[in-house]
Amino acid sequence: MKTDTLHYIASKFKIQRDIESIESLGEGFINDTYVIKTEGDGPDYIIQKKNKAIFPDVPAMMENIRKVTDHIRKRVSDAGGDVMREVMTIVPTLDGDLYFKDEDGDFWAVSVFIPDTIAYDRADNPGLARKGGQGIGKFQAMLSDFKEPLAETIKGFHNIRHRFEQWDSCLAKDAAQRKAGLEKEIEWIESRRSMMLDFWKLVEDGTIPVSVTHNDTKINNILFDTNGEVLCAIDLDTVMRSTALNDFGDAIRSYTNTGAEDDTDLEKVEMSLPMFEAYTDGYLSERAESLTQPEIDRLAFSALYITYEQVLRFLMDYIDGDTYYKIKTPEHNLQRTHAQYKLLCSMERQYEEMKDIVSRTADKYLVR
Ligand code: GN1
Ligand code: MG
Repeated sequence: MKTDTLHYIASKFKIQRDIESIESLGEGFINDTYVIKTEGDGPDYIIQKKNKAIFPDVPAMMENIRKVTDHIRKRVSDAGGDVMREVMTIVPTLDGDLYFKDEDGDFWAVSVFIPDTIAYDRADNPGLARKGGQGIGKFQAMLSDFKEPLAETIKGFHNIRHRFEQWDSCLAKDAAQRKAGLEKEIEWIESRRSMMLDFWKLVEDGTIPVSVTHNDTKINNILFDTNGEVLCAIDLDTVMRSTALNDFGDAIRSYTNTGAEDDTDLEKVEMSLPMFEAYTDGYLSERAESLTQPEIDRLAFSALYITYEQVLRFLMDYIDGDTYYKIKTPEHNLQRTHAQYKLLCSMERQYEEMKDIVSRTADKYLVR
């Protein structure tokens, strides 16, 4: 993206002070993100081009984010917290809109950059995992009394029934002619299909309740301060109503992985039980009292569910010809598929221990 264009777009927003520089930031797989540095000691900003191929209704998504951040801001302020650090602040355009639509039909949004923070790509100690679990627990707790309607920003995001519809049509189309040679990987998906649907049926029939959830709780979507405390959740594009279990499961997928999400060295990829225990402890210290027994009973399974879903999504994107996730190499989505599958197998092997940890930890925090 040309610097001039970025400056032109930034000039449409209510940014205090002159812009010093705009530089690309981070590793997001979906949107394009930049930091706007400003002159003097005013705030810096984050500017993002939202991926319109993935989010069909960016205005509705921005309205979701506004409602949710307004709600959290009130809760942070009531608790005497720092509203400039413990919640994202959206910066409107000069016309007061939550986004700017450019000549190409792309949508841009700006938020205040929160300084002195760390976004980790992996958890290297259980203390960090525990804090992360507490952080998402608090996020869910702050939104537990949120009653306003929220748009579904991506249809059926963690709904495996919907994902199987996409999967079946992906296989039928075989758009990039890659299906041949992927028999083994396809079988990984098919052999677990009914088990995953059984879980989702419990959400569909109301056994597992829905609430406002983040839906993309991988570790680098949580900002920590320099003392190692969780400040806030970022990347709120997928905040919607779903099962709270998904936030737990997706976090476990990243906090407990001893390797990288796309590791080429599969030996490095395992689910770390100490990290699982620490994250579970942090999460349940905030949420044990609010979860129902059917939720507690499926907490461990949610990690398998979301990791499986991620295997499916990476493999599906590979078969589709890499239309969804940004890739760094031609085989990147297949590499991600293999690494996430290794993680899934590691979870499956340790599933009984995971369930024991959840039940022990829930007992510790439940006053019965
Ligand atoms: C995407 O945008 P980012 O990088 O935080 C994706 C998640 C996946 C994740 C895999 C909207 O998250 O669902 O779990 O990549 N977000 C969307 O790393 O699809
Ligand atoms: Mg992100």
